[in-house]
Amino acid sequence: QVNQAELLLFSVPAYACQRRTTLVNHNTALTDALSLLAENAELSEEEGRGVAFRRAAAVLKALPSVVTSMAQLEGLPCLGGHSLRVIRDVLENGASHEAETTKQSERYKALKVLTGIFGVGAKTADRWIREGIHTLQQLRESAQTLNRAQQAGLDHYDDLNQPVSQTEADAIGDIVQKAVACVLPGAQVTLTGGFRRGKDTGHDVDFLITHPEEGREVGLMPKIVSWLESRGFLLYQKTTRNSYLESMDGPGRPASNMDRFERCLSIFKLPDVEPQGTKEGPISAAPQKRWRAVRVDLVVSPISQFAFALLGWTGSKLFERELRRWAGHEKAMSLSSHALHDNTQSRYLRASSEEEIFAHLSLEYIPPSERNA
Ligand code: DCP
Ligand code: MG
Repeated sequence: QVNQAELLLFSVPAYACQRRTTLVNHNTALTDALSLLAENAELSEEEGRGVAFRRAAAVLKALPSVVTSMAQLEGLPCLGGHSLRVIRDVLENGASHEAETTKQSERYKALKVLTGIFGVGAKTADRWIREGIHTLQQLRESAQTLNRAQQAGLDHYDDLNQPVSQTEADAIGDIVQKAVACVLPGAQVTLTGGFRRGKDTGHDVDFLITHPEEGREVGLMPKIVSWLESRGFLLYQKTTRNSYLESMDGPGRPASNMDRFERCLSIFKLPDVEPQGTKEGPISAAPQKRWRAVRVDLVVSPISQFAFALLGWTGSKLFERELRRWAGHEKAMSLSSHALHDNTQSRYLRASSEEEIFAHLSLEYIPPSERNA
């Protein structure tokens, strides 16, 4: 007698940008194990392995029901030998031995703690670990010089490692909205990143800012930053002019209006918006902190690039990577957060909405809530 459930074969297209991936995941046991191994590979600067695990996890996230046997995975894309071994282990033993061992390894734990500091990437964390620094305490006691970002990251470590709620994201949105309305009336603020995809928590809050009249957005970021700074909303900020022009040696030169992208990586000082009842500990003499630090990313884009910027900043990271891979491999096009270049026709394709970009790429439109690959 054959189990009916085991006859349920799944079918999904090869690229994540061809699939609808909601936040409902029927296979968290499998995807958690694969995501942990992906993260470990990324932290070890093994990008290829990281992507392979991410793609495998994304395929499982897109399945309409729970996987109960290896036979159901027949014909699914992106499941390499290593990922299949991990999946088999979870299905047969309830957990992946490799994922569990990794999670408990001193190196992984140290990499997690150290890269949990804003401004610290895998390279820096690896160097510190080789110098015997595995914990925040050891880092604080060491003679390591920290840059301004890392110092701010260390100062606000606990706040920045606590997920941002939707209520907090909304409160930040109100502040940014007010700042933008004051310094450039008519400019528009759009929430991007995970919150635009419908996630109810995030590691930061991402905003894209533009003005309906091309060129009016020039010089906007410093004004927003001054407004926020003068009112005490910023604990840290670093504004970088976009390096798009300098980095362009690929397909043709961009139009001259493409060097105007600016990005501000910041840490907001957000007055308390969540109910405080549960946070109350034993009565102490110390004055209560009435704010918390939140990572906020601000990006300014000219309206002509807005659709590309919106698509590029909405994520997920894997969805973005897959869009670019699809564009390059299947359409001979180059997609960025600025533009879409058709390499065959040697020209840029215009778009004023995300829908148009999907259409240029011959992809079915996938709304933000279904880009959670
Ligand atoms: N992004 C990008 N280039 C960068 C940084 C981000 O293209 N240098 C894009 C991909 C991300 C999106 O912007 O999906 C937002 O970046 P986040 O790191 O904030 O990712 P999410 O918002 O998706 O996740 P989280 O909820 O953890 O903030
Ligand atoms: Mg984000």
